[in-house]
Amino acid sequence: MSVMTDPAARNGTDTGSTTAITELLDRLRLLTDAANRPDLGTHLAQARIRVTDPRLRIVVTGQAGQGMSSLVEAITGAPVIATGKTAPVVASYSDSDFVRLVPAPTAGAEPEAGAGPVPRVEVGAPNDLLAEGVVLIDTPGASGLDTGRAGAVLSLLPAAGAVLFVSDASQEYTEPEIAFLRQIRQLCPTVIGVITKIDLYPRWAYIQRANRTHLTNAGLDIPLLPLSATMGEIARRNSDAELAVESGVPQLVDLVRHRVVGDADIVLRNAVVNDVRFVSDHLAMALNAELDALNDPSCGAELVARLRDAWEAADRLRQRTANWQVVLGDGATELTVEVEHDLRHRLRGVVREAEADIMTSDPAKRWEEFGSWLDGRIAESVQDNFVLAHTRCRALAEKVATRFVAEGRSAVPELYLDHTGSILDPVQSLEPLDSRKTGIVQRAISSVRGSYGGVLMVGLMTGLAGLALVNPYSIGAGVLLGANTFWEDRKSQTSRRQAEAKAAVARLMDDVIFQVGKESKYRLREAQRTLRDHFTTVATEMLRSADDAWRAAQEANQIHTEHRAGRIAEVHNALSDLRQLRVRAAALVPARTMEVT
Ligand SMILES: Nc1nc2c(ncn2[C@@H]2O[C@H](COP(=O)(O)OP(=O)(O)OP(=O)(O)O)[C@@H](O)[C@H]2O)c(=O)[nH]1
Ligand SMILES: [Mg+2]
Repeated sequence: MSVMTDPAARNGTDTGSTTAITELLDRLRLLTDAANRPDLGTHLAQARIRVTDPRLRIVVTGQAGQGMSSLVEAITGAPVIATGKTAPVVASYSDSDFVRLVPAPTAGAEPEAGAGPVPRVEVGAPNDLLAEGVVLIDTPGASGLDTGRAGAVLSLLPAAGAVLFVSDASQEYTEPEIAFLRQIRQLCPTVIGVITKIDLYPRWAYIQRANRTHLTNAGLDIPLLPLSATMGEIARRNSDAELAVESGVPQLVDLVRHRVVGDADIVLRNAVVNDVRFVSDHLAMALNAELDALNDPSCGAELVARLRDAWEAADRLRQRTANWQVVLGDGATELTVEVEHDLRHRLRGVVREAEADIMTSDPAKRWEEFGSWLDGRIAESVQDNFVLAHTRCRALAEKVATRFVAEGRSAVPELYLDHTGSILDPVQSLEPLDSRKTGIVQRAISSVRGSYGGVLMVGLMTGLAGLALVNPYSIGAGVLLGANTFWEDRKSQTSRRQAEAKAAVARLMDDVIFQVGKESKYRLREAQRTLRDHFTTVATEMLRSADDAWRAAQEANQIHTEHRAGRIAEVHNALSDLRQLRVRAAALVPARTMEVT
């Protein structure tokens, strides 16, 4: 079949094959309507939406200033750089250039997958890659100093088809970059490393090799592509094909097209095949039951009894005591505890590091620098915790799904635990140290007090020996004691400030644990609800099919002998229609990439 062999036709955005898929779904929809199964119809309608909106989100991220916006502009020609540095820029296809600011959705509104909770800028351009359904999301540069941003980027990833991780050729990957890459990889398996600004740094090949080594050491296997956005942009404006190839931008576009777009298409097709199988299995249940009863009226009663048992089993699936409900309930409780424990554990590590740091010297002198370091460490911990919660949630979804395998096929629903960025918003940053202002003046005053006491004491003693109160001895003693008080005071000031700094860190951590804990409990409850709703729907569909099969068999038992042959032919036809649709669906996916289900 042509869709299997022709690489262009395999591309889901190719209108020819999209039409083939929608036509297939529509044919099946007619059969569900005829069988009076609106529940299965809804299932197909959702599949159709996925097929006709094959938007593939590619998130472009990296540390601040590495050239993310320039890259998106060089690829698409959309005016990305001019649109600001704080909101994500979403570049999608349009017949003519446009730029538009979209405010953040209000609380409670249905969040659009992949858009995130923040305001965003939307730009459009008539570009080939975008025309294939790719949407590029340029994110504001994440950096260790900015707590919320990296989290906001992470929240986009579960809905993303791929990530372009941008780092310029000025230096090798840093530790925070590798840590960020690890987190990214867990939320989105397709990552491409882009090394930018190779026109500016002649040593880029060396940097690329070094980055490769860092990735290998971190156990990360991702392709690395060197390029120059500046050269790419000039080449695009002047339609200079040679310069374009030298810039490396077309090579990246090719990689995205063949690897990311192609893979996403295969995933989509596999999902369609599963949907078609699922729906046709359900429709076939009643038809097969009816056919059995028609073909062999002598076993009619036995068949009806067997179908009743099946119905009861399906009915049990919907009850609270069903095995999967218990697995889900217990799993969600365990998950909440585990996620909270993980957060506390990570933050305890940060507190220990912070305290050790505080004890090395007077924290007042470097309080701001310390504050941003601490912000960065907290952000990293919260993000790691988010990644853990997400991966564990998926694992739980799969565990629950296996309970259905015996009874029927069920896809695992997508779980989008977005909005990490906003988790940290209510948390205040590190508060200032009260005693920080007690500077040199106050210390001078207290040492004067010390030296005054010294003068008086020694002066009185020497006075007894017949000398004046202020004499060289008493002055000497005054100076000595004054200096001593100065140093003593400085020491106690430092330790007081250290204690104060530790208390401030502890209070900040309490605040973080409270806010993040509250948010993550809410998220996990949402995830649990999504899972329960999804599987309840599946259970209801199963019950409905069992019910139809049971009734069909009962009715077939009562059918008059002379109508029997005619009805058998009808049922045969309906079953053969279903079989044909399944065969056509299976042909949508190249055999080698067919998911084992
Ligand atoms: N020479 C050269 N300069 C580049 C290249 N890509 C980006 N730049 C420059 O690097 C600077 C940062 O580029 P941006 O594209 O704004 O970087 P960004 O990663 O989007 O930065 P933020 O969003 O602010 O974090 C700009 O001055 C660009 O002109 C490149 O390929 N070559
Ligand atoms: Mg930018």
